[in-house]
Amino acid sequence: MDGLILVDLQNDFMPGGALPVAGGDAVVPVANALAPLFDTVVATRDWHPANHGSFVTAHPDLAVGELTTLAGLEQVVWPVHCVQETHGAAFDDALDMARVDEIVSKGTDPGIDSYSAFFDNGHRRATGLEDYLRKRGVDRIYVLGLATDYCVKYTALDARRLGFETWVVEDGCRGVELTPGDVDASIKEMRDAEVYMIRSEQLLGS
Ligand code: VGL
Ligand code: ZN
Repeated sequence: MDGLILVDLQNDFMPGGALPVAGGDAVVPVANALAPLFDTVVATRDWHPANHGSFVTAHPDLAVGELTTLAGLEQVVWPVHCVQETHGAAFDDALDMARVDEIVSKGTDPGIDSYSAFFDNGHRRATGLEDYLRKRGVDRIYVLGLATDYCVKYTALDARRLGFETWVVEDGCRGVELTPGDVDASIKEMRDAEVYMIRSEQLLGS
């Protein structure tokens, strides 16, 4: 069975949001077009408490984009974003939620970040996404959303590592590109891990 994972299509990652991803709004129509093709559609959301350790407000001596340590792991310092129950954390209004079967929240522990929709960055705690997909009989996963170089990448790599056949819908993703070239490097990293790339028109045309 085929599952579609829509990664973090939330206001704060859209142009004008707190952690804007260039062209992020352009992937929502791709999500809406593909969702009807799938038995199982999951929308993930970055769902941080206001005191999350990845926020610049927790590191008065650091600037956004600089590195720190969180839970013993290298951590990029981010602007305050996707705080639970705020407008910024809500899904983009244009996303057709009627096609979404399940919402998976991540990044809820203030002491560790979670780019992957399956596990926190230390692989310490599972979000429940794997169990959900297996119960639904999903063995092939298509991933799209924001951002290519963070949550999409780590979600796809974990999916592959968990044994799912994993495809990333390239035109359904956009990246942060903290450093130019991060998106291309992420695509290479995913390919090297046997994550396959596909374009939405290839799925829609069949
Ligand atoms: C993300 C940075 C911080 C993402 C989430 O969704 O890719 N990036 N939190
Ligand atoms: Zn976040």
